[in-house]
Formats: sequence, C-alpha cells, structure tokens
Amino acid sequence: MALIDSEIKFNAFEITLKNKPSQMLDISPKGTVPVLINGEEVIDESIDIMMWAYKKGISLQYSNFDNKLINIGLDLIQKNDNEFKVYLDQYKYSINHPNKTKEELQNSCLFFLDILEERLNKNYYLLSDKISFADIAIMPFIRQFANVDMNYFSSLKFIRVKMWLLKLMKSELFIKAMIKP
Ligand SMILES: N[C@@H](CCC(=O)N[C@@H](CS)C(=O)NCC(=O)O)C(=O)O
Repeated sequence: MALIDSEIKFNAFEITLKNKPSQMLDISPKGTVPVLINGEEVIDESIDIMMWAYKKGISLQYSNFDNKLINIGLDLIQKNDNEFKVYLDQYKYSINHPNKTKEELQNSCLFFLDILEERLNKNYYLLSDKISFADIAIMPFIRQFANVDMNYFSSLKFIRVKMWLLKLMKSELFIKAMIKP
C-alpha cells in the first residue's frame, strides 16, 4: 500500500511460504515476506519498505505529519509488530495453544484495540483526520483479527475501530493493493 500510495512502479511476486524460492533466500536468508529488491539494494522489513517508499515517493503522506505525530505512529507500529501480533498469531493459530480458551486468546488482543479506539476518538484516522503510514501499517493486522471470527469482531464495543477498518477496506488504495500479481 505504501508503494502504491507513493506512486512507485514495482513488480510483485507472490511467495509460497512452504516452498520459498532459492532466489528469495539468496537475497534475504531470514526468509520472511515482504522483500523489496531495488537494484543492489535489498530491504526485507515491512516498516523499512514503507519508510523507503515514503522518502522516495511523491506522496505527501509522510511530510504531512510533524515529528510528534510521526513518533506516535512509529510507537503504535512497534506495539502492533512486537506485542499485538504475538497475541494475534496465538488467536489465529489457536490449535497450537490448547491450554488457552478461545476467549482468553481473544481477550489478550483487546488491549491494542483499546489503544486504537482511543486514538480514533480524537481523529478519523490514527494520527489525524488524514490517513497516514500508521493506518496503512496497522490495518492489515486488525483485518486479520476481524477475519478470525467476524461475528465476535462485530459484537465488540470498538465502534470507531470497526468504522476505521471498513473505511480502509473500501479505500481505493486497499482495493488496488489486493489485486493479485
Ligand atoms: N518483521 C517482519 C515480519 C514479516 C513476517 O513475519 N512475514 C511472514 C508472513 S506475514 C513470513 O514471511 N513468515 C515466514 C514463514 O511463514 O515462513 C516484517 O514486518 O517484514
């Protein structure tokens, strides 16, 4: 989404994670997606790809925000990547956690929705009334959380998070990003 938003032309290749191609592992042995190759340059962390795109691209998204907001955004992404995602993976793959009930796994994720709801009480999007890199970085994971059990997600009290997710899923940017390569 950051690459599209920054109007950077690129080719996308889908990877079967169970059968990673050697071309990918040669350039990025840690074996996670996404990996961006730009000539000799290899960037294999999503946040680094986003930041590269926003610095290189013509989108004004990044410069729209002052340092304080950028730091709030980076902090939210940190929490998403290092805390929420751990609990989200346990909930998504609950079969690997037979000692925990579904309710326990769901409850462990809610702290992050609380944080997002509080931000969205102030603005339409996470940093301001304009969409930002933080929305783009975090939205896919909230979508994954919702998709595990849509009835449960719909029943939650987080009205603003639900509206925010719907708005982003209907956005041109997301629809473009979801077109299969
Ligand atoms: N911190 C990395 C995490 C990327 C990551 O874990 N990607 C998953 C797919 S969503 C992956 O490639 N997993 C490797 C595997 O399942 O073998 C990033 O944000 O780029």
